Amino acid sequence: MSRGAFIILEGIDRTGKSTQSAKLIESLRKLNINAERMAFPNRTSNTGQLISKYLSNKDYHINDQTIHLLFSANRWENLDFIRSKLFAGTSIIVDRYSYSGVAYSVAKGLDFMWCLQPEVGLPQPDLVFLLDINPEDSRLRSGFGSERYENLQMQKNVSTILRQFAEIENYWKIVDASKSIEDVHEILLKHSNEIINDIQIDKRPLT
Ligand code: T5A
Ligand code: NA
Repeated sequence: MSRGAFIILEGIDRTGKSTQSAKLIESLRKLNINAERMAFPNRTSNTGQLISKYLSNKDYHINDQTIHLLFSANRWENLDFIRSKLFAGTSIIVDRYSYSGVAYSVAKGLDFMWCLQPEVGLPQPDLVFLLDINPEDSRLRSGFGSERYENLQMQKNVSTILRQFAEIENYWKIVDASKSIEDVHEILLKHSNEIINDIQIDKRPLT
């Protein structure tokens, strides 16, 4: 049996990551592919509860370096879970990963290499979708503005950094997230299905 695929959805706030990961899981399961969903931050763990409080309450102070390391620790907490699912043949679809971790902190002014360091050693994704949208447009979607980073300048900075990741790494696919939910879904399903099949054929290791 071959391992599952490790697939990430990235993008600024309100680009449709949760909507799309839920639909993707549903469609993959209809094709008899084992798939599970995860999201970072995982708000239920000890670090996740602190992170959630920090995001939802702008008066709750944690300094920039500490919150960065907490977001990273929140991913490391799930290392065993991720590896065990993938090696059991289940593909994992994840809302946000190390790239959000780096992009949001660099957008606030922290050093890029410093931000990247705690992410080194986490499993590498097989495929990353960048749900790309003009920050002026995502701002109009429902719910925008309720959490800490949901302001236009921050979103523009993050968008620029995520695009830079997408341009240098060939396992990234930039997807126009201003399209309809169905159109975006079709693109994600096609590429996800392809990578899941490729891994079955070439048995590539998880790195
Ligand atoms: N963060 C995160 C860090 O700083 N460091 C880190 O390491 C990590 C992991 C919380 C914040 O934390 C920061 C980044 C964030 O600022 P979160 O928990 O992912 O991250 O935030 P959420 O609020 O859960 O999610 P988002 O705001 O990113 O929203 P989604 O999941 O991208 O969007 P979704 O699917 O909820 O859709 C938003 C709205 O748009 C509609 C939906 O119906 C919904 O109303 N919509 C569409 N409308 C029109 N056309 C489409 N194609 C649409 N797709 C969705
Ligand atoms: Na989300």
